[in-house]
Amino acid sequence: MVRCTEWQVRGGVVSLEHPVVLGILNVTPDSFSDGARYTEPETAVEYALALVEAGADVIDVGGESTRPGAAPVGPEEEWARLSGVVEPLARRGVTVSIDTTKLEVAERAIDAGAAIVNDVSGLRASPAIAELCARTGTGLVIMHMRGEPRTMQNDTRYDDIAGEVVGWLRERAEFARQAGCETAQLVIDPGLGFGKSADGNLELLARTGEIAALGYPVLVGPSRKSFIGSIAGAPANERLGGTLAACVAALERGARLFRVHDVGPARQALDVADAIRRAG
Ligand code: HH2
Repeated sequence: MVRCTEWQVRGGVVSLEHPVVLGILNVTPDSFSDGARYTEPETAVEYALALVEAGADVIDVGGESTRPGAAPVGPEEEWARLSGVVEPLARRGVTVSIDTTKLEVAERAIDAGAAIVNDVSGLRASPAIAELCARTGTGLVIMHMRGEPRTMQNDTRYDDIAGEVVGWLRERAEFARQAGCETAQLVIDPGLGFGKSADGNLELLARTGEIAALGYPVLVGPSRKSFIGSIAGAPANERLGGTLAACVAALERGARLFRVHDVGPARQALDVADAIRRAG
């Protein structure tokens, strides 16, 4: 397995020597656990700076909810939600990732200073995002999702979920490389909760090593998701313990990046688990 030590993003690098924490900032009215809390730009920027203070390496900003069944929004509306947040954060030196599947939104965000595009469609919704990232040196997260958010939970059966996700991510990363992206710009993500059953998510986490064996850094996003609720029986805002367990389990199997709502506790849990891993 290739060991990646740096993620090349627009304007710099993100070190992968230690677990990388991406703090979630949803400037949406309808995200599943934090919708409507940060729709005012000043509140959102203040909150993001607090996440950086708590240990986030990257702030992942989203202007469209991807929860199962979410209604799609157009690029103008999505950018209207994001525009007051991306530039002020980038200007303060924050590494901003933009969670979008739309070329127009990605272009505007990069112009405003975003360093990373996080595409939950894995370059299917707007394949030209690959070329945009190649041309601008922007980091790119390629996430696995079967179908689209509105319908993705209709069929969550797989013959071999890890095999299918690994094959799909390999093909999508190869597509990005053919569009001109450097290997060092790419991060891959199994897409926990995107068209998967609770057991499917657990199996993907258990088999993170097979995903990491592709040779790209692996990001996981288990934060507060319903597969944790299905074990813990807890509502979305009471799933911190399960979220940390999922992050640590993924770290021990080779994941290097973690997209979370609760940055401070995740930073601490991952740093301690990583120190134990190194001590061994
Ligand atoms: N999960 C969500 C959104 N974006 N991006 C990546 N790379 N990986 C993920 O697992 C992932 C993601 C969904 O979570 P959230 O942002 O909390 O909710 P919503 O989509 O409702 O805004």
